[in-house]
Amino acid sequence: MALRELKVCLLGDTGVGKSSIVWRFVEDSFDPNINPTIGASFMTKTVQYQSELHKFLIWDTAGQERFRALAPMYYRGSAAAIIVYDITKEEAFQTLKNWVKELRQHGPPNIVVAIAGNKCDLNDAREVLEKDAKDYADSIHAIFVETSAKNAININELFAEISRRIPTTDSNPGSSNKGFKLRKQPSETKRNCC
Ligand SMILES: Nc1nc2c(ncn2[C@@H]2O[C@H](COP(=O)(O)OP(=O)(O)OP(=O)(O)O)[C@@H](O)[C@H]2O)c(=O)[nH]1
Ligand SMILES: [Mg+2]
Repeated sequence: MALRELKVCLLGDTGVGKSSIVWRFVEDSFDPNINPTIGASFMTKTVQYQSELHKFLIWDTAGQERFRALAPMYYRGSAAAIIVYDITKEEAFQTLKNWVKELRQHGPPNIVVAIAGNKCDLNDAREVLEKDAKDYADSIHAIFVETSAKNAININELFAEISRRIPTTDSNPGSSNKGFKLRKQPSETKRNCC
């Protein structure tokens, strides 16, 4: 069975639950006292997708502002980016939009983008409507799921959806276009040139 390595990075504000999502996916566990990530952390998990094995090489970045400048090292060369916000924090949703802009300008051109509205177990404290987030994700052709790392909701589904969207190896270049086109066309980018 063919093995494919897929580099995936997680981006988003501190405290939204990036590391918790990775822990749930890789270890199937949850730590309410998890520490903020310093720099970034790396984990892998291999799952079967159709007739292939997908080995996710997961870079979990630190959301604290002081680590902000490190992010490009992790999204460069990534097949997919998971941008996480906390459904109980409106400002985390705004940060997500800034990440989308940054990926559009500096990320890999065909990167698959997934948006995860985490902590959906805290529905009573919700500040971001699911419909608003879904509409935004649809407008940029991104994957969208609400997740709970705590209650193991939609975590495996999130990665399965990334597997589904990554262009298959056996398709010809013309048909392998299921990825997310963030970058503007060359004619448009020229206008930004000084
Ligand atoms: N209720 C609830 N709490 C969660 C969930 N996911 C994470 N948390 C909690 O949110 C806090 C922050 O989680 P982290 O996974 O460290 O967040 P992070 O995005 O990795 O933060 P940085 O590493 O600083 O960028 C922790 O107290 C977690 O236990 C969730 O799905 N539901
Ligand atoms: Mg973390």
